[in-house]
Amino acid sequence: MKFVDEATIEVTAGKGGNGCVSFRREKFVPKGGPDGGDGGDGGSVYIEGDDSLNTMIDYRYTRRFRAESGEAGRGRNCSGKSGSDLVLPVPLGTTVLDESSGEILGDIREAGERLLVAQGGFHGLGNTRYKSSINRAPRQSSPGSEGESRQLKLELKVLADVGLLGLPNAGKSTLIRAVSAATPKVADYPFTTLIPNLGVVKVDAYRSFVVADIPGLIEGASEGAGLGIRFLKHLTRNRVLLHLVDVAPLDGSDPGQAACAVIRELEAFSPTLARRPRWLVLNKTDLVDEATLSACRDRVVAALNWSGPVYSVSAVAGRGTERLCGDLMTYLEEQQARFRDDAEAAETERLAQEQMQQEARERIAALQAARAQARQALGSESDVGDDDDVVVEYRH
Ligand SMILES: Nc1nc2c(ncn2[C@@H]2O[C@H](COP(=O)(O)OP(=O)(O)OP(=O)(O)O)[C@@H](O)[C@H]2O)c(=O)[nH]1
Ligand SMILES: [Mg+2]
Repeated sequence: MKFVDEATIEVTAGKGGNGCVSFRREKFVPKGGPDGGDGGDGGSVYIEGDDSLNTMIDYRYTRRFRAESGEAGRGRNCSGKSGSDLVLPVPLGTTVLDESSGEILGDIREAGERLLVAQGGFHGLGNTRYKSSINRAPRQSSPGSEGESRQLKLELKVLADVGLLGLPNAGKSTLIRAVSAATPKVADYPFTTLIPNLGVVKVDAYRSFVVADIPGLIEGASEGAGLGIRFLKHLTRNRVLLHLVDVAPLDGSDPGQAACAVIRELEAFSPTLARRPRWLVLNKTDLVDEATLSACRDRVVAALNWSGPVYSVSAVAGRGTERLCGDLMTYLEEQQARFRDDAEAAETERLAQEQMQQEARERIAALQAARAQARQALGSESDVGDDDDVVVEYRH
């Protein structure tokens, strides 16, 4: 399966059917009067949330969509048939934007949620409609109007409460495997994870939250190194980020420096995202003794100038993960209650999300433009679209 999280499509609604000019012609009925029917309405185009989808790959192959036009009216007062609506399914978490104005038309979060993106044309009127006391035989009718047409940008950002952030090999996928039923691949080489994975963490029978595991970030990611930073946009919906730091990196690098590198990339991507609630999680505690762990924690805290929550876990051994998940659940519930009771806090949160997403969009667009320019400078004939930037092969 290929994971595609961006697509540009063109949607055109159906045209309204024309009205008809016709007169009743029957034996023994002279001057039967007008009987031209109205046209049918054009079909509209809708975008609809579908929980069985998790990629927009289909919109890479077919990019033009047109709803059915209404049929023209006919004699004997027959109205034309209306065109059927066209419903385009998208994964939950898809934001729909008007490509030319950049306006956000809607955000699809639930299965079955529908958004009208192109209104079908209105039907034309038949000559029967123009009949009046002074004009009993009108030769007038009206044409159906054109359907709306639009270029849309579809942008998928996974729906999760908690996002995992860290260098490759920090143990993000191992952690999500330890706390949820998700089974992303784990291996001791960088960039094992190529697409975002979601896991549902069940804290008890009735309480759960969703965690997103995204590909690791490396130094220079904001300039396109590694898999780049475009996956960070998937963290813009999260309520809290977990920054995973490996306390015993294989290459012997300093965990403090490594942690700072990730935060620098985060800041380059979106300053608002970098200011979001974030918890520090030291991982692989099974590989070091208590004293080394404590020294490492101090170094990381000092390097980051950190004053937020710090957790120490071993994702492999499942040590410390239960407490971490319990605290996350409580935090999320408290935050939700606050947003419910405090309209101002909820509005501030909404604005922060909008801001992050806007910053993410601008950053990704700038990167794509830089890549296209670099390719042009190399004289490459290839399509300078964003395709290779967003299509990633998914291997199990
Ligand atoms: N000893 C030990 N090894 C761990 C722990 N967590 C992860 N690992 C190992 O670290 C390596 C990388 O783990 P992954 O979960 O694939 O790391 P990741 O952060 O998802 O890496 P990318 O997908 O490449 O970004 C694997 O070999 C894991 O077995 C841990 O708590 N203790
Ligand atoms: Mg991984």
